[in-house]
Amino acid sequence: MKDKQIEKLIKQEEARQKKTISLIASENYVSDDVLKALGSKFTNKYSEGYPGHRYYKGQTFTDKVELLCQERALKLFGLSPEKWHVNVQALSGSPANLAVYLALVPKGEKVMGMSLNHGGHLTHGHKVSATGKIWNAVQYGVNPETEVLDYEEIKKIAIAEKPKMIIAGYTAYPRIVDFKKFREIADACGAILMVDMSHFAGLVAGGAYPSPFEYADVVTTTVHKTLRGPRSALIFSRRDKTQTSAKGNEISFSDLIDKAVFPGLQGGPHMNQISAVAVALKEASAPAFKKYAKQVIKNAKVLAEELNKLGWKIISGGTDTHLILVDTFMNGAGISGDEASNRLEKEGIIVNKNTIPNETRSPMDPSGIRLGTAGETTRGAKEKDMVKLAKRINGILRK
Ligand code: DSN
Repeated sequence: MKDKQIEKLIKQEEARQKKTISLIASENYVSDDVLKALGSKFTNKYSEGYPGHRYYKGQTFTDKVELLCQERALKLFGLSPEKWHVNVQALSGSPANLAVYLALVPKGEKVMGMSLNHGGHLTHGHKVSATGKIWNAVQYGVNPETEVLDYEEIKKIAIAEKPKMIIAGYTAYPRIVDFKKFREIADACGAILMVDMSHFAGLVAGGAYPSPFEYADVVTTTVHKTLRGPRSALIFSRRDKTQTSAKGNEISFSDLIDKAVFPGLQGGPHMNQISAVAVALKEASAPAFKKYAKQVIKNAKVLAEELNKLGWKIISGGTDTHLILVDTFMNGAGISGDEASNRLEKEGIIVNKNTIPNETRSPMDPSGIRLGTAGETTRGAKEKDMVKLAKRINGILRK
């Protein structure tokens, strides 16, 4: 590279990644092929619009790459193109979620998502997010005793509040979500059901976690977590679902979402990113990825069990996924999540501080940490490595 300053920073970041253990549940390590596609000359091209309907000329190959990406996304999750549409242009998870709200829920109407403290994402209606400012957000949580979803309670809130859309699928919830129950809840109050599967999409693709597609109307996901692709997002929508326009026309959710992404929210799609997503989707359809997804969960279960044996309280008592929430403060060693994550970083283990159910502290200095095994499993870690890792973490935090 001619730019030595940036070259140096890239090399330093590469070295940092190489010498540290990342247990950030939303991170992973992409393949060289994904990196190559990301760095390709597709970045030079403006492609506002959709395949076959662009504003600028020169789209022979961008159209092909976007159509291939869509085809691979539907195939990976076993979806028929007659029943499902996928938009592959969302730049990342938050804009993808925002596009769905803009498409399907009139401004000021009610949406219902899990609160941040209990494991929901900011874009599930938190007051600091546009989703909590533009829409009237009702929040649900986990049961304070069991720390898992209480579907009866969620149903009661939904029937009382009658939201236009319910959001399931979370950022810091380690358990399996019963999507059938969420469908029943949405039907009981006439709501659209949106599932944000960003965290567990790779586990669904690998057949290691239940698929939400049988029950959801819309499914959003990022590509860069367990799915092990570049930073990007996908929005799947059922073609048969429609809304009536002001003029009395029936418009499909898919068309409304496409219009909300472009021109509603974004300009030109990042075609280099879309080509890299296509590469990652092909990788995730290979048999080796099924093994990977299963190993991610095996590793997380062992890490959670070993930490628990060493006296740490694991939220909800364990995990069914790639992620684990550890209470480091209330029932732990009396150290906040901020302190715990700082101590671990000094020893080369990278985690994030996280709020936990029944949180008494602030999100900047909460009571827990979140751990995930997607990245280390990509690097070949197995159960025995998790046993060692749990001992190391325990030693660092109890120093
Ligand atoms: N920030 C992501 C996470 O870490 O879970 C969610 O967007």
